[in-house]
Amino acid sequence: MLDWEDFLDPYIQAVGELKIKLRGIRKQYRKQKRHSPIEFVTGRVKHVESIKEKMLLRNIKEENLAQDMQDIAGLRIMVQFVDDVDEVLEVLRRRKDMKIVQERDYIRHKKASGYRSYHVIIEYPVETIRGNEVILAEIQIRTLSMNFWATIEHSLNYKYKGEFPQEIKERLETTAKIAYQLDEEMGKIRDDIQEAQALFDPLYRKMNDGVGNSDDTDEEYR
Ligand code: 0O2
Ligand code: 0O2
Repeated sequence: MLDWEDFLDPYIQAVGELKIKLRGIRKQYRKQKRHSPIEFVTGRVKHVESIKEKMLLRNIKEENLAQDMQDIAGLRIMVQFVDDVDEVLEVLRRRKDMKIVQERDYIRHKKASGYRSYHVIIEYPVETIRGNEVILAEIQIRTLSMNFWATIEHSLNYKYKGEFPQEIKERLETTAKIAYQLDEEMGKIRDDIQEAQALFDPLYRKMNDGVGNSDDTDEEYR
């Protein structure tokens, strides 16, 4: 019998470390007054119940769990523009503290559901008192618009267990198209948006004229 607490410990540590590191990338861009390709980062370790469910569904044996379930540790990087995804990928590929072992491009090749996102599977070494353990983690990179759609669809999935009524199915298809168009349109006015954002970024303002405001505090949580 697997000791779940023991098994999940390195995953918990990895998600904690990776959240800090990925959020650190955003901070560095902003300090250099450059547009950050990272808007915000979230992460989670899969709940034991969800792991067990997926093991049954995919016929994964306990002894193969660490290798066959790649999203026990999950990080999510939200970006403003579709082009930012490539920049995030370049940054990740250059890093020495993780190794990309798989990439799945559901942005250029959306899933049948309408889901769009870029998935990267990494090997990540975790230092424990037992020594060095290499775990797999999944990093999902997506625009705010893709994230909005995926979050809503995920909630509906909980309710309908994937068996959507026809009307919901059609509406999800329509909203997926609208989410795609939103990304396209935002991409076209990207330069203007970035210029405006730079003007209002509290970090830039603080560096330029000593003015800071309460937004600084919110920024710490990103
Ligand atoms: P559920 O119902 O399981 O989705 P912080 O305080 O910001 O450092 P916090 O609050 O622990 O960290 O969490 P964070 O990183 O802001 O976001 C966690 C939530 O984001 C999770 O919700 C997930 O829904 C979602 N999430 C983030 N990254 C991933 C990912 O890579 N894969 C998946 N599937 N979900 C992700 P909960 O609370 O775990 O609830
Ligand atoms: P959670 O924690 O509930 O999000 P497969 O699912 O068989 O295609 P695999 O190996 O699980 O393949 O990997 P995949 O598809 O690259 O990534 C799975 C994760 O991507 C899911 O995690 C979701 O977070 C996300 N995802 C994939 N397809 C969809 C989709 O159609 N809609 C939404 N909203 N999210 C999707 P889990 O396992 O569902 O776990």
